[in-house]
Amino acid sequence: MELFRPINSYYDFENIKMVPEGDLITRNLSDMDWMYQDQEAVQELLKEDPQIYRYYNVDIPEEEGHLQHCISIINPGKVGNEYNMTKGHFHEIKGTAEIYYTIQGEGMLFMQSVTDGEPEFEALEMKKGTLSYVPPYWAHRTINTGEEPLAFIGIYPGEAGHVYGEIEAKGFMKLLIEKDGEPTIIDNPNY
Ligand code: S6P
Ligand code: ZN
Repeated sequence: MELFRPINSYYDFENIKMVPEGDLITRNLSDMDWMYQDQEAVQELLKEDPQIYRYYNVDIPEEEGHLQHCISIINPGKVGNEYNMTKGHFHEIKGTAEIYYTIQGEGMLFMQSVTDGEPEFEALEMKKGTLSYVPPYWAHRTINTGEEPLAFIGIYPGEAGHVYGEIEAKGFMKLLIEKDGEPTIIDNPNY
């Protein structure tokens, strides 16, 4: 058996990145433009095509027994009145959980159940120091409601895998918009 060697990764608070970078994935608005409601705002912003978020995956085998871990950073900003957010996904092995630990910024964690029954919805606040548990069978999306980057560590089973298609097509049942200056959860009219 080939032994995997212990490794460290660091969060560079000043430069807002993980070191070493590992596998860096960036998502610009054009990677997810259809996921926002206000398509006029999308068209305007697409002229610059801002980066919405990025995540740094530590290179760990995608195998049972290992713990995948990564640092995600969502830039502050809105598309129309909808805050910058991740695409969102559930795990291919739906019965695998995840831990998020917020290290910078503030936002919300949206979750929607993916059992055979009617989907249920939950939202949790995220701020520096928050340790959030995403139990098995919950799709998850993170949203930056603050003025600085929202950064968090995610840790999940090596074999979990990711499914995007259903959420890419339908979104979550709720949206997070700014209303009267406050983050406000509303029903997704297109769900
Ligand atoms: C992986 C974990 C996170 C996300 C990342 C980006 O299980 O939940 O690392 O991959 O926050 O979000 P998304 O929805 O584009 O994968
Ligand atoms: Zn996940």
